[in-house]
Amino acid sequence: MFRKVLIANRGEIAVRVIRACRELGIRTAAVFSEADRQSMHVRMADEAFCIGPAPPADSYLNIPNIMSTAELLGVDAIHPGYGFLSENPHFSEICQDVKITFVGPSPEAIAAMGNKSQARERMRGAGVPVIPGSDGPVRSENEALDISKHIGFPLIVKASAGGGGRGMRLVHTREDLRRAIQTAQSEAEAAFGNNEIYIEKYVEEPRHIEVQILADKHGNTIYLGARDCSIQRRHQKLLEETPPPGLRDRFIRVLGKAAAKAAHAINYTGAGTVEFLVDRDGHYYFMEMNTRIQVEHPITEMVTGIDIVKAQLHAAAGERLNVNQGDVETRGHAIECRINAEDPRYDFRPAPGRLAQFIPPGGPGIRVDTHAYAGYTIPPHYDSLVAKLIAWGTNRAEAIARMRRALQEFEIAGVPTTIPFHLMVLDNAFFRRGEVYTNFVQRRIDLSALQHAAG
Ligand code: MV4
Repeated sequence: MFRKVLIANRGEIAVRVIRACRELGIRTAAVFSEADRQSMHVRMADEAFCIGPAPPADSYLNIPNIMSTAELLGVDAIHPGYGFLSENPHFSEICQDVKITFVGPSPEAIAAMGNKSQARERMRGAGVPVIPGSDGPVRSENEALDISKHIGFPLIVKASAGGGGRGMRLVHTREDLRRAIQTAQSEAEAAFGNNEIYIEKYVEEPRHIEVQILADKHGNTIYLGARDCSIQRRHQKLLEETPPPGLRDRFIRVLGKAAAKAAHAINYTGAGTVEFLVDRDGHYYFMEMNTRIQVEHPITEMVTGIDIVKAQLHAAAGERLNVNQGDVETRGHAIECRINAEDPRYDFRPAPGRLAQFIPPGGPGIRVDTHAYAGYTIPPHYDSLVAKLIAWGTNRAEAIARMRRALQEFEIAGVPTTIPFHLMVLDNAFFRRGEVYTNFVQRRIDLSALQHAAG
């Protein structure tokens, strides 16, 4: 196992990785920006080094500064967390070149999933169901028209370099297609420096179901159940749960096998997530693969008892998986609510500031992953996540009841938060029946009532 790991991240995920390292007896090196001197990960790590000014490009994305710190401190591995450099194939490659282990997949595996059109082709080739659409990138308007004759409308034009909802365009009619192709290409060029696009049939009111996988460097890949991440707003996930309500165990096993097949096809190693769209008829389609640890990983840990961050470190160190698929059992139900410093009165806009009060909940079945404390100031330069509140119960009803109780216990003063929003979701009759889909918030939550409650 590693002797010392550098954590190239900040916030709650840096804290989470430090905890896993501690349990494994690994020394930890934190890096921080000038805006993060007071951050919890700086205090918790064995060593901490300032790597630059507040803007991410100058610090958490500054590869030369991070690599020279890694060399200086003599670490044998770097954990990238999520966001920042976590899905940068170039960074994974630089680590390889200087013989520091990147705690994540190979540059090739990251790149294979980074180009969404290429990922789609790889998955189709591996026998993983993909949404009907183009075979690879679409080069011309005429090619697009041809495809539309096969798949019909509505369809969706996506940027190969996009993902996570960026660079997508919905097209309803043949008449709109030519212009949509042109606009999508020029927008993709401007946003990603790559104008490549592809086409898919538009799946209406899908659920977003994702599968956590783990793979070692000896060819073993397992899946750890599925998460429902349908409750989101403008592609920002707000609440996730596992198992996905209403899906049969048998169906989840089918998704799990498809996810493991997807990962295996690109020689994936470490922890990863395969995202599927599931339509109302129960058809499932590969959408994207996230080649990093994800924000919502704790709910999977709660129902499987597997520490996914420790598993990442074991896999990166070249150890064999110490569990077989048959050993993986899920127990009960878990929900995560993302507590963000956002103001619902102004369209959920980020509202960083000083936490005048911060008293997290506790008690049976509750886990809080956070880097915040009373008196801490959330800097304006990064995401607005204050804490992840995770509730476990023997069944969904108990998990919901515990989450409600914990949200009510949570005391945060000084900044507005998403707590009132989550209470509203948990009390919603459709949510309680497990009727969730990607436009749930838009369709079922009256944000104006929330504005009143928060104001
Ligand atoms: C889709 C889709 C419907 N049909 N693709 C959004 C995020 C990105 N990963 C892909 N996304 C979608 N792709 C086809 N062919 C609907 C979405 C989508 C969505 C997906 C998951 C979670 C929330 C979403 C919200 C709006 C649209």
